[in-house]
Amino acid sequence: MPRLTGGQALVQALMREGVETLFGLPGVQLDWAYDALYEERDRLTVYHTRHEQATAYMADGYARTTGKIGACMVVPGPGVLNASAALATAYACSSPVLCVAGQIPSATIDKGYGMLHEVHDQRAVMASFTKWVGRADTPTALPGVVREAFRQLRTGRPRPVGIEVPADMLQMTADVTLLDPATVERSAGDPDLLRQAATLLRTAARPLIYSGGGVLSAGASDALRAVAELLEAPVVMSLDGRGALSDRHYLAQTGLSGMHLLPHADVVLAVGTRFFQPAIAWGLPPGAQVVRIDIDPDEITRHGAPAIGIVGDAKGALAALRDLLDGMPHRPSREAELLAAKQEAAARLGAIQPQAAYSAAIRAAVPDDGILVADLTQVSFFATLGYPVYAPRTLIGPGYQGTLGSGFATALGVQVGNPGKKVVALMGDGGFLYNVQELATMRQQHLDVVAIVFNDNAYGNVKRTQREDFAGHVIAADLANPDFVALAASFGIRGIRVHEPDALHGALGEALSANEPVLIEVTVGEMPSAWHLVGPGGGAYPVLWPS
Ligand SMILES: Cc1ncc(C[n+]2csc(CCOP(=O)(O)OP(=O)(O)O)c2C)c(N)n1
Repeated sequence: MPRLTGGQALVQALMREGVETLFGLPGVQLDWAYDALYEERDRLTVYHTRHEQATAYMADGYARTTGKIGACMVVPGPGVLNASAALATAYACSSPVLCVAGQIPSATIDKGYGMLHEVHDQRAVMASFTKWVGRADTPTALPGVVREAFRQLRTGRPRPVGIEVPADMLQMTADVTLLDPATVERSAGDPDLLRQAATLLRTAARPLIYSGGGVLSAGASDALRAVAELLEAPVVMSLDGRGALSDRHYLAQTGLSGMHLLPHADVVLAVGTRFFQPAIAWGLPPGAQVVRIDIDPDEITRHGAPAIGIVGDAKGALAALRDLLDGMPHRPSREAELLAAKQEAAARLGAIQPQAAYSAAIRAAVPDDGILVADLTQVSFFATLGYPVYAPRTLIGPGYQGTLGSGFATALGVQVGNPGKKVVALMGDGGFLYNVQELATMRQQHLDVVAIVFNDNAYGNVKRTQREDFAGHVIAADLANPDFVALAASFGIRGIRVHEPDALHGALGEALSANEPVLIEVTVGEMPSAWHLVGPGGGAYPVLWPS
């Protein structure tokens, strides 16, 4: 039984769970933990940032694109609160992020003495954006708390998890028994229900699959494609679920075509999804039978009881369905009909300019396995539906949290997790300045992200709404900006300025082959709304709903 400080016990426990990368920002309550990280610096790499929000965004980007657990470590109080928007984003996107939070000394917690970084009931603060929060009240408790945190991260629905450790417990020495990770099994679901679902799908005339982010996080893409091909069923991917099936496949559909295909479906198989679009925004066709597969039992009945509800892992459940359907009679191909649906959607998208041209310019420069991280700029709104996605986990956004400013730091974490891949962050001048200081992190840690900043000197999306819907009452929406190219240079980063889509294509191609961090500023004017595609009319986000 080794004699360890709490800090050492924490770091050893994290390493036993496979943590090799940690995003953090130190401070006095965490000194003993960071000293333990120093001792293990050859086996566990720490990426430090210039603001805590970036630690959690980086952990989220890392987690969502690698399938591993993303870990961050921040001081209590303001550190946790600074990280909270990113943790809420990870929660919205069902992302397995561990936040290790410092805590003030044990004897002072919740006493109101005004200790440095004290906030009342920090665990309650964290509870609103995590699925579980644990505290280690002794160094010997640390391995058990860490093991439970990882069990939570690896079972059920992936969501952020928190651990807090009081400063004195990180310093105290004790005989600590380190633990092996808990064994976890992911059930494919009830075999009887899976058989019933296979029977219903086999006899369906026009089945449709609605696929969400759960398919990506479960790594279920191959099984999804096999089931879809056996059934000749279109796969309508939610905004968080894009990339589960390559957009090159005729069965792959976005919500834009999906909303027109849904009314003709007699059986809908919904996998790993909140099912918001079909159930609420578009409405299910009368008489359609719904089969739901989800690891989270609450999702299965959120919009009423389905014909068949299967609590299970998307990968195991889809693989079971594939095996049950295998050998079923060949169905007539729907290729012509479904390609026509895609073309009709593409024509509607193509009319939205200049967003369509910019999105196409980016797609043409980014390799199939390159990863686009979309912040909240207007080209990003467009890209959520209009940017073709060819591989799982290659389009990352903030999900229903719509967190302006998430894109840049998330992309840095994506790059850490995917060193061989091209990573592009897509932002506006508004969103970029939320995290502009992480240009220093990008430079210092050699993260070869290409940051594209669309500069319209405004919170453009808001400004257009104010002009169009509020009689030109523009308020709090114009922005005074730095010279972005000079700003990049001041951080030691190459900056390029372009003014139109072809030039962006050229600059992006050049930047991606340079293998260095690059900022590309794209000067733009006002853009027309793509909101009818993704907003209430297009029914992608639960915006101000119900009206
Ligand atoms: C945290 C947060 N605050 C505010 C908003 C509201 N919001 C949505 S888009 C937007 C403007 C974005 O401006 P910019 O990043 O410059 O992109 P543009 O619209 O100009 O393309 C704002 C303020 C939000 N989504 N998230």
